Amino acid sequence: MATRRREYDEDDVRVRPGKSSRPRTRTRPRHADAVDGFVIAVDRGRYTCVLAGADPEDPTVTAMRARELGRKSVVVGDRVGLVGDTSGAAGALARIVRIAERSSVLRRTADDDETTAEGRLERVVVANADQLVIVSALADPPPRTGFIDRCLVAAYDAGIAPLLCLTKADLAGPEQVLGYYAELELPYVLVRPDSDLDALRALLAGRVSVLVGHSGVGKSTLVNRLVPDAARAVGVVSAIGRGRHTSTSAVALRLPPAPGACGDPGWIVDTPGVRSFGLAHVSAESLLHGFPDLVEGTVDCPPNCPHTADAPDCALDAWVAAGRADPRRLASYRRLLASRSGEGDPRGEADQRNPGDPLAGS
Ligand SMILES: Nc1nc2c(ncn2[C@@H]2O[C@H](COP(=O)(O)OP(=O)(O)OP(=O)(O)O)[C@@H](O)[C@H]2O)c(=O)[nH]1
Ligand SMILES: [Mg+2]
Repeated sequence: MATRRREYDEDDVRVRPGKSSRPRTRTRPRHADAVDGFVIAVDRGRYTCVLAGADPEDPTVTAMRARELGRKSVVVGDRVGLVGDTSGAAGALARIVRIAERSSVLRRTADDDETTAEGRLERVVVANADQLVIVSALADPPPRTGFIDRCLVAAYDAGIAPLLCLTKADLAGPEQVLGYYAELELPYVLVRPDSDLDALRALLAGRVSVLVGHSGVGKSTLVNRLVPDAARAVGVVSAIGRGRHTSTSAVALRLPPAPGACGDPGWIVDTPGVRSFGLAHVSAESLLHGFPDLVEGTVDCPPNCPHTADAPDCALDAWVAAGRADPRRLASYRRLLASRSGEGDPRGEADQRNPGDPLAGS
C-alpha cells in the first residue's frame, strides 16, 4: 500500500472526509481549459508537444506529466490535453493532464518469451500511427525477411497498415525480397540516394507513419530527405540534426505539404534502430495474421491445431506443398511460434539456423 500511495497526488489521500473536499471541483475547471497537443518527442521526462492547429513556424510546447496521470505513459504520437504555460516561450513548462484514447498502439517487447523478464518488458513504440513503414536496406546491412515478418505481425496486430520501404536500392536489387512477399499484397517503395520520393510522399500524405528498421538501414537519411529542414523545424531533433548518427529516441516530424496537394501533409516518426522486434505481447493466434498468405491454408487443420512443425495433420504443410504459399514463409511463421514458446533466442542466431536462406534472419 505504501508504494501505491506514492503515485497519488496529495489531493487523493482520503484523510479528509466528505466528497466536497475532493480535488474534483478545484481541478475540473482547469482541465476544461486544457488545450490539445500532439507529442512529437520524449526526453527524460520532458515532452515536446505541438499544439493542435499550430503552424509549422510556431514554437513547440515543453511539458511534463501531471502526477494525476499515474502510471500511464505518454509516448510520441499521443494526443494530449495541456494546461499551464503553453506559450512555448523559453523556459515555459506546461503539464499534460489528459491522454486521448489511442487509435493504435505499436508495441514491441525486448524478447519473445513471455515467461522471461525481458519478454514481459513491453515498450510502446508510438501511439496513433496509421502506417508502419518497415525500412529495410537491400544491402549494408542485408535485408532480413525474418525481421520484416515480425514487423508485419506487429502491424497487423496493432491495426496499422504496413508499407515496405527498401532502401539502398543503388547497392542491390529488390528481386529476392519482393519474391519472398509475392503472395502478399504488400505495398512497397524503393529508395536510392537519387530517387525522387513522390510515390512515398503520396503514401505518407495525411497519415501518421512510423519508420522501424535495424540500425543503419537509412531511416534518418530518409527523414532528412522528406523533411529537409528537420533539424531546424523543431528544436528537439538533435539526434536528426547530427546527421548520420544513430538515433536515440523516437521523434515525429511534420511532413512538408506535397506540391499541389491540400489537406494535412501528415507526420513521420523516426525511431532508433532495433535489433529485434520482440512479439511476446502477440497471441499465438494473432501471429498468424502477420501471414495472410497462410491463413486460408489453416481451414483444413484439426481443431486447436498449433501449426507447429511437429503438429500432427497441420494443413499448412500440404498448403505449401501444393504451391499455395512460399515454404520460407511457413518456416518463418514456425520460427516465430517456436521463439514465442521460449525455444531459442530469436536474435542473432538466424544465420546458423537457416544456413540455406541468407534472407531469413530476424
Ligand atoms: N548507398 C546508400 N547509402 C545510404 C542510403 N540511405 C542511407 N545510406 C547510408 O546509410 C548509413 C546509415 O543511415 P542512417 O539514416 O543513419 O540509418 P538509420 O536507419 O537512421 O540508423 P539508426 O538511427 O542507427 O537506426 C548512412 O551512412 C547513410 O548515408 C541509400 O539509399 N544508399
Ligand atoms: Mg537514425
